[in-house]
Amino acid sequence: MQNISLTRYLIEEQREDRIGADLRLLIEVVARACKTISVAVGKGALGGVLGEAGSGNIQGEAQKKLDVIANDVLLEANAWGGHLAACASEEMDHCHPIPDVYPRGNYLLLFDPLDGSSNIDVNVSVGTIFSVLRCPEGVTQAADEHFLQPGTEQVSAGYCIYGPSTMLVLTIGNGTHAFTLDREMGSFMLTQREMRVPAATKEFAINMSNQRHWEAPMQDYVRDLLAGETGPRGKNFNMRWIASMVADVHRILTRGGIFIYPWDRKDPTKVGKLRLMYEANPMSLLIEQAGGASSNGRMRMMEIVPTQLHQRVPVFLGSREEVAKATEYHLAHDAKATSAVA
Ligand code: AHM
Ligand code: MG
Repeated sequence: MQNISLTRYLIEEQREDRIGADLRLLIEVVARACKTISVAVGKGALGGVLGEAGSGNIQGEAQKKLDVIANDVLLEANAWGGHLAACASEEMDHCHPIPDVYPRGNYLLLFDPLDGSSNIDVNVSVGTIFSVLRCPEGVTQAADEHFLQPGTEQVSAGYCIYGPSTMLVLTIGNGTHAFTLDREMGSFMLTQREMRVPAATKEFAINMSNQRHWEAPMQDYVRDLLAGETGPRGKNFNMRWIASMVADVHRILTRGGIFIYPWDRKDPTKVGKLRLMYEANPMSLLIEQAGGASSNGRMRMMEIVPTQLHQRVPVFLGSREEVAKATEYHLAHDAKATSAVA
């Protein structure tokens, strides 16, 4: 493959009129912030960055030092470029408008600064997830409500995985492409154009320890996967669970599979564990752009109209035939329940 840096890729997309200069700058700034986070993550214990921050976020989760560092890096990097109206993050209760001292732009940026952070202290891959929306016309002071747009409105989405190599996986709505960080040169280089998720799979990713808390259609679906080639699905399935969504999704983008974090009864006040706006939606856009599918078990993820910035959602994404199958189990169950009531 020719030597194509992220900068060159974005400039060529701009020449083809697929992105404007502001969105190009925004993506370059996010990529630069990810390089800084990659350095901090890579230093590990040597950088004194492991362990708890001693604070919590709005979801009631304890923050790691690196959650807070990654959030600060992304905020600082994006404050002054003039391309954003506001940022929102898993680690902040409300959105963060661009300070008055800087010019404001037309985009809204959402991020999970360090997803899978429970894995940091055990040296397993973690990542940054981001989603870009347009600030609605005429809005001069962006607030939480302006972020509440369905995933179909995203103009770009991506993640950066901090693993054995650091990779940025990006879409601007024209396919999903992977860039690997050349650590010596400090540049992200295009290493995979047009990632494709195979339509069918024999691999699923789920935290099985929650099995007893799942609803009936989930129990049925996984029971049939586990039944293997003599069961109703007629094939053997393998299972993988890294507990870092970025790493699990990266595997699925590379070789297929289905990633599932379903609703469960552990905490009935929560409709899922993962967050719609800065986890499920950006991953859904990346997966759909690579030929996969994404649903909440009942409907296409990116058509959900959000009502809260930190809204949670059940997630089923990956190989399109498998997502359709899992959705079928849920819809069949709902149809049966409705006809029993009628
Ligand atoms: P986080 O954003 O607080 O790190 O939580 C999200 C993570 C995902 O990366 C991962 O898929 C999931 O939580 C793992 O959950 P569990 O520990 O319940 O298996
Ligand atoms: Mg997360």
